[in-house]
Amino acid sequence: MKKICFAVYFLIRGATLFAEDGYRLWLRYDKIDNPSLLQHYRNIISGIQFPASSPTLIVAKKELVDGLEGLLGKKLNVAERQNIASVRVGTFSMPLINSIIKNDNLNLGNEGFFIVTKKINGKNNILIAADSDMGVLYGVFQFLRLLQTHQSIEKLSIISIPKIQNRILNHWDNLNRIVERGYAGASIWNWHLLPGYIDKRYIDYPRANASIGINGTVLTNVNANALVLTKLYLEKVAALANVFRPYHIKVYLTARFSAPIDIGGLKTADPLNVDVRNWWKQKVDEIYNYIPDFGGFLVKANSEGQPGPQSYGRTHADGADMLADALAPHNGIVIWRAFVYDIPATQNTNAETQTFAGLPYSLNDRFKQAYNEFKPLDGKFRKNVSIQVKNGPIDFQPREPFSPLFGAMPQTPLVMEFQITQEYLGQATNLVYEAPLFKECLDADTYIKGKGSIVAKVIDGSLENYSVTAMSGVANIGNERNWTAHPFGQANWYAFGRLAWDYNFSPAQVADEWLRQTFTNDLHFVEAAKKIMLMSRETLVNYMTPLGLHHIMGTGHHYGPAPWVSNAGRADWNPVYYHRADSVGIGFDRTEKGSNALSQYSVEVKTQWEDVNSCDEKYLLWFHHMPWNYKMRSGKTLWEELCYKYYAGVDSVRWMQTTWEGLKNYVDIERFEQVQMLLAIQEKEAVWWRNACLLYFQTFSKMPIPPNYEKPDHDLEYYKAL
Ligand code: GCV
Repeated sequence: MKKICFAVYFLIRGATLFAEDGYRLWLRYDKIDNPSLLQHYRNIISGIQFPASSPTLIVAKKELVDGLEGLLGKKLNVAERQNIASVRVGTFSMPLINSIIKNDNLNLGNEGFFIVTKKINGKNNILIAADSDMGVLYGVFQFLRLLQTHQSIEKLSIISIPKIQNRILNHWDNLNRIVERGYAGASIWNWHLLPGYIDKRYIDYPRANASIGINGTVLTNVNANALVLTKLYLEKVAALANVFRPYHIKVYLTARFSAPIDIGGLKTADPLNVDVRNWWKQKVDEIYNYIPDFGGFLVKANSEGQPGPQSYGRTHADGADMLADALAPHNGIVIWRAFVYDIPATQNTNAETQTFAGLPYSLNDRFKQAYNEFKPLDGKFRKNVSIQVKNGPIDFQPREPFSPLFGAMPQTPLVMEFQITQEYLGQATNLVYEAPLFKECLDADTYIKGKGSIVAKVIDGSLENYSVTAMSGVANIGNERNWTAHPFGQANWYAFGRLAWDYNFSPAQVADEWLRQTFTNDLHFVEAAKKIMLMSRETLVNYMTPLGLHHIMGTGHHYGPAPWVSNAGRADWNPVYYHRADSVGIGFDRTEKGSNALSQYSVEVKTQWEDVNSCDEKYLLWFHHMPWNYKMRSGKTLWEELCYKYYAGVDSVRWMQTTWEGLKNYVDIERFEQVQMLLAIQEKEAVWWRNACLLYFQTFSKMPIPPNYEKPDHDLEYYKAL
């Protein structure tokens, strides 16, 4: 009996020891479990010299000491000045930095840092230094990452400078704590308890962000509520800004264009009206009284029902410039979104001249609208206005070609907007690592200034000399204990930050370091889990929208397949608008014979994608309506290839499941089981997608699903009814 009790005791104890709820993200700092490496690190790190007076240096020092003591499993000598220190941290002047790293041309800017091994008094020391406090903070996180990922720290020579100035999370969080397109619980901003109650998350949130280089956050939804601009809420916003400040995270808010009416008692929000302009000026002054380093406004205007300047016959530039004028004296910026697809009356004249599946076959292809509206405004914006463009022309699909706006506005800084939250990527039940998606867009060649004019170089300002540069990611964070609901959702937050810092990192490299910090450095685990991550996006594309299909998910909620939907309020909310399947074939003709959206790209890109022989097959149905029996490069017909892709997608999810099963002994039980259960759901959803889409498209192709493939277990009516 006693023996059994002991066994049960140890079982429970073991389970608790290994349980890990994911709250600590990638900042776990557990003692290094490789004894020789631990000893090696302990030999090198004998003490820390870190004079810290500013709030940023104080938090950096705490992070370094907590991190190193956790990783090394021992107390360290920490002092402002001491001889035994082997890790020396601080801000140095640029000339001193140049002399240390022997490079006079280097400019670390206000966020860059270096980590070098240097002989001082005949002994090797590690210097973590920068020209600014925030540079030191970033350097500290990088140094900790080296240890967390078991890298050598013997001869260090690292210089790191961010490529993009403003690296910003966009929260689509409403004041009632519902997160639009959020799948990880409620908003982490507890407005009710603010400003008095500072949740521990408000500290761990900027810590996590700073560790990956994020330096700004838009707290509120772009579908905005003007209330956040009232005194009551500004006090709450200020409380958050105060906690974020040491971590170098600036706060931004969304500005509802009708705020002067909603909360200001004015009769109009016309951007050229003097009272309106004065109202915004005063409002902005008031905001800076509360938050002296306020970042600025993010604005969604005249899109999906949001008010905007066009409601008063004014342009986007009129609206943005009015806000920019109010913000300029405080060095604030306006980030104005290009995600617009309300058709202004002036563009409507040619619409609805044809019908498709009983719906208007609009010549105003939604693909073209952002470009049509913003390109003519290039050069009309104030210096402190940037235009935020979604990575693709439609809306965060599993795969999109890059937006033709990138490269088309040389006189206006363009901000990249990625969506980290998985609105169209299976939401929080699907394991999808997004770095390959981000990279595909950043690496795409616009040819705007010849070969090599990649999107990343538009965004970082190097092609057009933008004075302000930024990258935004729509957050996937909520108040679920592990922040992102799916344990692997954390990887997408992480990858966004790392790629915004430096888009040259590879998805594999980022996955590798995330896995090591978040789970274990065990190579067997890291290699297998990395394979899962790296194939996951292509897998999802295969079972959802292969070969360039897009926007065929359930209308409204965007969950699950619904390619048959044809009755949504606007033509371009219907999946049938996008896939255009008929008895001849499938796909959206965007060549000159169709909507001619391809004309918005540079001639090199247009030529490549316009010709079916040179168009990458992954974009085929984005740009072409192709016959069902068209011969693909594989030798299969289009229909067969479609079947092949859908089935391959499901097979890959099954492979992911089996691979994960094999990792059981390397992962704590809690997260192992979470992922295991979620993969089982993902498998069911992949089958659902495959069967529903193929059965539906088969009603047009009239071709059989190849006999060697497993048969759909239900008929089309069943899937339509789900
Ligand atoms: C915040 C898509 C989403 C909306 C989102 C919109 C946008 O349409 O479905 O929820 O609104 O994009 O980016 O503004």
